Amino acid sequence: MIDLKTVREDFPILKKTVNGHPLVYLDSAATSQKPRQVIEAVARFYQESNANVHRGLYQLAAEATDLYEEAREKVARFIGADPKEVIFTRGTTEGLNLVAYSLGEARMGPGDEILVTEMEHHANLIPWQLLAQRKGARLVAIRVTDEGQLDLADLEAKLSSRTKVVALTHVSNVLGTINPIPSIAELARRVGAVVVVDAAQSVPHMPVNVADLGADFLAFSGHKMLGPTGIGVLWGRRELLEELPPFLTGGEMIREVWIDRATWNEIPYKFEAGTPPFAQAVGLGTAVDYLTGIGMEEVRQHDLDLTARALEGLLARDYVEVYGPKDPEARGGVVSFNLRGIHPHDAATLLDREGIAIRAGHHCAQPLMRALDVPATCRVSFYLYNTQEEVERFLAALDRVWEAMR
Ligand code: 7TS
Repeated sequence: MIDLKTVREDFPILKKTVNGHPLVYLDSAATSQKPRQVIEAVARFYQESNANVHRGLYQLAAEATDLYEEAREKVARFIGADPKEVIFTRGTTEGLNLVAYSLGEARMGPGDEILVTEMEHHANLIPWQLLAQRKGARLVAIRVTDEGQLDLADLEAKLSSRTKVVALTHVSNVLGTINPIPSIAELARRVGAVVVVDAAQSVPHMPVNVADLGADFLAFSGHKMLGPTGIGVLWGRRELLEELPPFLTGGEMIREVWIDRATWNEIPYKFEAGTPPFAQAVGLGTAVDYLTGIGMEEVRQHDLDLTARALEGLLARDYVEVYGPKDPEARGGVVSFNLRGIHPHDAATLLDREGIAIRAGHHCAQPLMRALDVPATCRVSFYLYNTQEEVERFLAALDRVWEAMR
């Protein structure tokens, strides 16, 4: 069990009041709040250790570099990876753009196919669209069932020797659906396709070990897992990282440079052009320490408890339509819904008047909105600092929204 009293004390923002009510923050899928440990680690870095990494020969630069590389080691341990396979990016979006670009340059040509799903965040769709256009490849999408699960029969039907990449989300940021990556990766491997996993909503919320997943690439963001903005991680299999050409180019990613050509640095530095977000990386390392201290099994269980109660409460209200799996075990801590005949923006605005922060919109997943046949949804999402009382406050407030708007 998470000691909620202690945990909540660590998050200064949770003391805030909004419109005269204590803040109930139910939008952690967009970005998580930060514990003082992370805020202080970043401040301490700037106050005591700031210098550019991998460059200076002086003591301070060595200290900054050690802290940066220590953060990489912490992240690697957190996902069961080798630190050389951990690339610091600015977030999930940059990681996925990196893979799509570099993989595209090295391995894609006319007639090749890229398999995505209808439930992708635009970050795991648009880079593949552009790659397909650039290389004359074809983008194919796996259907989502009425229950909000991936249609695995459709996946098997669409997978072929033409499939070069299978790019999919681990956990849907709209439906909450947890996709069975190990078995999908197994199928993809049989046709020789590279598997790219968008882990933006999984790594922050459940134990994830890259060896168990069987994927080739995994991208996630620091800001959704208690860390600072502007830092993310791309994990990739060593052989692939060594084979692929760089994405961004400039300083730090080179070995030797002439006027008309250059050779590349070893991995991971080949993929870290320019001054990296090193203070943010140090903050992410502290966030990983914090999550490890709580235990990712505990974090997952807590999300599950809150999601189960929220789902139960929403499904019991006949004016609510819920999207995605009805079984909380099949989801991450995300629930999308609509109030019958009420625009999600109106619902979110009324909830905000009671200090309850939820998301309303298309959640950067317009093809999924089309598949669900809705313009937008309301979404609540949970994290380790949310409480059952907050879920009850949200459900009670929803009844008031319905009474006011029906
Ligand atoms: N993939 C998924 C599944 C996401 O949920 C998000 C962000 C991204 C990629 C992009 O991450 P970024 O850190 O590079 O922006 N999701 C959301 C969301 O659901 N609401 O706001 C951001």
